[in-house]
Amino acid sequence: GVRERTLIAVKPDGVQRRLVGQIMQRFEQRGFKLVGMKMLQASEELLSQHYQELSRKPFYPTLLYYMTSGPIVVMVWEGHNVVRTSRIMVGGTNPSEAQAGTVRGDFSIHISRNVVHASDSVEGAQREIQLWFHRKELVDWDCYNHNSTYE
Ligand code: YYY
Ligand code: MG
Repeated sequence: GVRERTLIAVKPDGVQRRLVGQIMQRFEQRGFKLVGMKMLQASEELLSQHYQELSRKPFYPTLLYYMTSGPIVVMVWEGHNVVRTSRIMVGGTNPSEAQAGTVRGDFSIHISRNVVHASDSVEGAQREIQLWFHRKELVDWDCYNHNSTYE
């Protein structure tokens, strides 16, 4: 439905490189609705929950170390098929294989500095949104031109 939500985060490299605005612009111009946003420097505890499925991977310690090294911008975007469409907009995990035109394909080179996070399933998105946001931090608002985006 049109109320599907996903978690998008600009990672520390994206914030340092002043890419926040350009990344947000892509989601806005596509027509998705921003319903939550904040900047923070995440704790190791929060990130270990966020990346719990990766805890046995060899890159996990350096991933966590990097993700806690500086501020990130975490967002919730809403719209029809937003989880799947966001993954396409973000591009492959390894920037070497990310298509040009995607965030990673346009702004990054190395897998450890791939600029952005996007939830990979509807269930994963729900888990991540609950992890990063209090319910009160998410804003329900009516888009005045909803009928120009949806039937
Ligand atoms: O969902 P996505 O971010 O595309 O990839 P994941 O497989 O969930 O891995 C999370 C994160 O870990 C990835 O964005 C970069 C980093 N990473 C890495 O540094 N080296 C790898 N070989 C795989 C992933
Ligand atoms: Mg992932």
